[in-house]
Amino acid sequence: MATPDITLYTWPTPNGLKISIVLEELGLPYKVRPVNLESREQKERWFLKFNPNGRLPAITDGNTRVFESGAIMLYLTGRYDTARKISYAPEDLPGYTEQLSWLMWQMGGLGPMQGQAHHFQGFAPVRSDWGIQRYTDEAKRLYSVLEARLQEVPYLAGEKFSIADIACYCWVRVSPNIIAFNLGDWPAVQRWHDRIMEREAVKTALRVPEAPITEAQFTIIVAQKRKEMMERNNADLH
Ligand SMILES: N[C@@H](CCC(=O)N[C@@H](CS)C(=O)NCC(=O)O)C(=O)O
Repeated sequence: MATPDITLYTWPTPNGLKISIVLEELGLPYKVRPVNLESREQKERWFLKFNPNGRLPAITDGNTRVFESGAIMLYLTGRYDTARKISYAPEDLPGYTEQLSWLMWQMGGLGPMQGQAHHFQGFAPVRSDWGIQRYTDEAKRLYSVLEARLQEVPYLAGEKFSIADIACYCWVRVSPNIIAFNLGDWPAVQRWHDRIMEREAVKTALRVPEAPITEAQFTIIVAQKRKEMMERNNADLH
């Protein structure tokens, strides 16, 4: 196996957590460099060398940089998951193609749509009922797609827990807090979520890096922002 020399640039966010989980699941040594989103450190010149898109997460491995969480997960498992603990080999079909498909589905659909729902429900400078409805409904539709799949198989790529599950889990776990979803509406998703949260690697990864505030505090802040958003009267802004 290649010798890892990994630094993870991250912050306690869904996309950052994906990489901490992969690293912990694989038991790889790594350094952590927290990049403070509150002070917009991700836009600073030194960091753009690692991710020209100015977003988290990114890694370096020796002289190699990788950005985009899906690409990082594929890189780390392709290079270091030789025992195929959390990934499928390209020749292992249909697990490999299912893993790839669900990973891309998360990167292109679940993450961006849920992220927009979050924005319109709590952080947009003007209230847009259409924005709230459009992205919350689309996120719900995507959860129904997840539900249908998880009614058929225990994990997204089939029988084995894989990077496809990690990618989706990191977004699903925050949905009750950030967009007020009730996971009980999707029972197979709830059961899958509850199994994943019990994994030791997941529990450890949740402390990488140490969050500036607790999840309970974060929940209160987000709920308050959502309330303010719903009470906001756009007429006041004109
Ligand atoms: N598609 C990217 C999304 C990255 C992303 O949006 N990261 C968020 C944190 S979860 C971020 O850096 N936000 C700060 C910003 O937009 O400047 C990935 O999966 O890596």
